[in-house]
Amino acid sequence: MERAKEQIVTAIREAKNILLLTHTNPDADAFGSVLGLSLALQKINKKVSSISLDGHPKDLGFLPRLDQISSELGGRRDLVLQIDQSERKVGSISYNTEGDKVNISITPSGEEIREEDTKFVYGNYNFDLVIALDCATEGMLGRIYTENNGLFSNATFVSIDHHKDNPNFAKINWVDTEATSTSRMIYELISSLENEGSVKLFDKDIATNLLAGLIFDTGGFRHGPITPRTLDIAAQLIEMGADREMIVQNLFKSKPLPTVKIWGKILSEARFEPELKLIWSAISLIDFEAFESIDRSTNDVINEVLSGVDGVEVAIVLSEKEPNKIFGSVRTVKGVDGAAIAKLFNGGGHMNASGFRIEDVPFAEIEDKIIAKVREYLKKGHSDPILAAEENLRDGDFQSVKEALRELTNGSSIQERHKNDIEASNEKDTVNTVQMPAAELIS
Ligand SMILES: [Mn+2]
Repeated sequence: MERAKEQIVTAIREAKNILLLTHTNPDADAFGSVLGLSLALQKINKKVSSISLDGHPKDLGFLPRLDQISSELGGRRDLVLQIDQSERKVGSISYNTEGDKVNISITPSGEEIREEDTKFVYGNYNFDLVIALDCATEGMLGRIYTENNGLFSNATFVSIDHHKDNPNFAKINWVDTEATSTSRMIYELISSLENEGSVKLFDKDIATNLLAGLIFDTGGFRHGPITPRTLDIAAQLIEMGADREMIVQNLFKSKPLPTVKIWGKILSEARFEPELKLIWSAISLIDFEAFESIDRSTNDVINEVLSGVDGVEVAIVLSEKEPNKIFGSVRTVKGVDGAAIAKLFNGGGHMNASGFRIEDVPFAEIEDKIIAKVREYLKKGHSDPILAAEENLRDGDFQSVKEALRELTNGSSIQERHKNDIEASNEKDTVNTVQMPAAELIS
C-alpha cells in the first residue's frame, strides 16, 4: 500500500498535465478529495483539470474553490491544422500576430499549397496522468469513462480509493480499506509530496476540503474505524485553518424544510414497545406528497434519531415511496440480527442495517401485518449466534459455542460482520431491498 502511494508520488512528479476524476453523483468526500489534490498539484506547477460531468450539486456549494471543477471536457485539447502533402509539399510554417489576429503561414517547398490540402482536426487530450478518486469501480466514473477512450489511452491511470470492493481497475491502485475517506488518503499523499519538495502545499482551502470529506464519510466521526490517526489528521487540518463549523453547518444542519416535516411526522407517530425493545413508524405516499417532499429517503431519520432512542434495540420505518410500493428500513443494535428481520420479508442486508421491499399491496392493509410478524419473531428471541457464542465462551459454556459454530455456514469473522454493518449504516440508500410477493406475506 505504501508502495502504491510512492508510485503515485513518482507518477505525479513525472506528469505535466493531470486529469482528476471522481464518481457520478458526487458527495463531499468525492469533491473534497478532488479539490484538495487539485489545489496542491497546482502549487508544484502541474497543469490540472478536474472534471465532473454532473456539475456542482447544490449541497456541495460550500466547498472552497469549487470553481476548480469543470462540468465539461471542452477546451482541453489542441485544434490542429492538418496539411495533406501527397500532392504538394510544405517547406516551412511560421506565424505572426496582427492586432487581435494570429496568421499562420505555410510556405510551400515547390508548388503552392491549396486550401483543399488543409483541414482542421482536434488533437488528442494530452493528459499524461489520470487519477480516479473515491471510485469503487471504473463504472462509477460514468460517461466520461465510457465515452472518452482517448482520455485514458495516452495516460497513466491511477485509482485512489477506500472502498473494500474495489477490484483494482487502474494501472496503479492505492486502495486503503482502513481509511475512513479518500480525503484522508489525499492528506497522506499531499504530506508525502510536501516532504519530498521544498514548497509548502497545505493551506486553509485544501484543509477545509479534506476535512469536509473526512467528516462526511465518517458521519461526523461516528462511523468507520475512527483511529487515533483519523483524529490526528482532523486535528492537523483544523490547525491548518479548516473551517469545521462551516462544514458541519453545511453537511448536517441544512436540511430542506419538507424533509424535516417528514421527520416530524415519522417521529410523532413512532410507537415504542418496551417489552420487545422495538420502535417503529410508518409514512405513506399521501404524507410525502402533502409535505411536498422530494427526498423520500428515511435513512437519516432512522439512523440519527429513531435507532438512538433510549431502550431501543430494533428500529423500523415503513415508507410508501411509490404507489403501493412499501420500503422497510431496519436498524438494530450490536448483537441483534437485523438482516434476519429483513429476511422475514425476503429482504436482506447487514446485521445492523437492512431492508426489504413489498409491492402491489395497499399500505394501510400491510402495515400492521408486517409489524405483527416482527413482533412474533422478536418474542422468540433474536440474538446473534456469534455474539451469544462469544459471551458463552467467556462464561465457559463450550457446548453452546459448538452449536453456534454449526449454525455458521458463511464463515465470515465477527470483525468482518461488524465492519459490514458499520459500512451499511453509512450507506445513503436502503440496503439490499428485495421484493416480496404480497400474497406470501399476508398468508
Ligand atoms: Mn469516500
